[in-house]
Amino acid sequence: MLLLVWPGCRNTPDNINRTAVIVTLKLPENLMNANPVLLNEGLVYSFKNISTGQVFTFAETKAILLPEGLYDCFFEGWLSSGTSDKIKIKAYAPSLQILGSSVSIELKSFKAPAKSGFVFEELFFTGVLTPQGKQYHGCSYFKIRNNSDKLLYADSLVICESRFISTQKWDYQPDIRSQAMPVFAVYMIPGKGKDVPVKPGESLLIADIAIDHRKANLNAYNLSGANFEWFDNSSRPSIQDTDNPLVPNLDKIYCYTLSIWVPHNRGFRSYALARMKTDKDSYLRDYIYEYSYVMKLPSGVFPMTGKGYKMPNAWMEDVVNCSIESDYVWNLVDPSLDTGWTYVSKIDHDKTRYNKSVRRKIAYVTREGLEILQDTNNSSDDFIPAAQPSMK
Ligand SMILES: [Ca+2]
Ligand SMILES: [Ca+2]
Repeated sequence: MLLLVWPGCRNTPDNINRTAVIVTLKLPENLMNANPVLLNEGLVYSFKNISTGQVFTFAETKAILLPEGLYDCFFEGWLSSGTSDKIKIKAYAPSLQILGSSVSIELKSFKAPAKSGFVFEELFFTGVLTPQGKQYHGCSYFKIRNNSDKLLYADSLVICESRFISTQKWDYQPDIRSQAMPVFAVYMIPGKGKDVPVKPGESLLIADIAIDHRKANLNAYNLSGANFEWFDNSSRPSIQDTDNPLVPNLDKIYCYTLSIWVPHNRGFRSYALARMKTDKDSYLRDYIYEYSYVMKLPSGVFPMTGKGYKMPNAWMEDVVNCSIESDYVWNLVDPSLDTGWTYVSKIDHDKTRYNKSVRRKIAYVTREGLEILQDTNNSSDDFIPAAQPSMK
């Protein structure tokens, strides 16, 4: 019978002071326009006592009573939004002081990540200008992060650039987006499986040219500490790449150009991080994408064909659509990979786009200081557009 009066009674028979916890759950702001409703089933409010390790779990917020102490709180639940499937949400609030007769806490929930693994943490594709105002190439970079809580290996991860651009759409046939992404550049992290360990929360910096660019251009960055660079053996004498022998090169699987790969600096292309599941020769033989479309222009109607490669959706770790507001037409990948898009420029040929990147938001920081990045497969929400580059 004593159990029934605990919520109003701190001094319990075991002489442990208990605290009533009043929980306010905030639903994700970016889902509010879908009028979400929190479902009663599947709710888990879990409180882990930091000093004892003891975990207390509740299925509702009524009558949460905990022994006084310092706690980490984890929450999981589901939303119905009427229009789509159930949406899983989570919240995490570390180091809560649960002391006194009652404590109010607020849990800010977020849409649960689709999965946890490697993600793009930052994409820097706009480049920089020289002090004379000329475009300077070679300091593009990607940062990829182990966004899980386990040691992961980056061997065989590929960075891909989309075949198509988000600012122009023809009726490409066959439309393979439900199975694969048409790609134009595929570069792979070398390794036999366990050569490139990445700890939880750590990142790899992958640069076009891994040198200290500040020596040539004060506006550029020091990328000499990159983990990898992509090197192209250019067939055009006037356009040559630079190979820093101290920084390992990505394995070049395929690129549309015989000169050098420069990520689209106006921001029209999308990028994928995928795990290559076959060897290079088999990929180049078995993953060709041939397509046709009809260009309808004021000057006439032109049947066209093209050829490139495709990256299966099943191999994808993370995809980031990029575009610009003034010219956006379509998303280049299946919505299961990315329902949104991020940007640096709002208009085409934006002269202010240089020296800016797109960076993934931090969803939360664990008590141990581990940053968990936001990954809801919606780059419109997950990224900070036109951000200050981390390497600046
Ligand atoms: Ca390069
Ligand atoms: Ca090198």
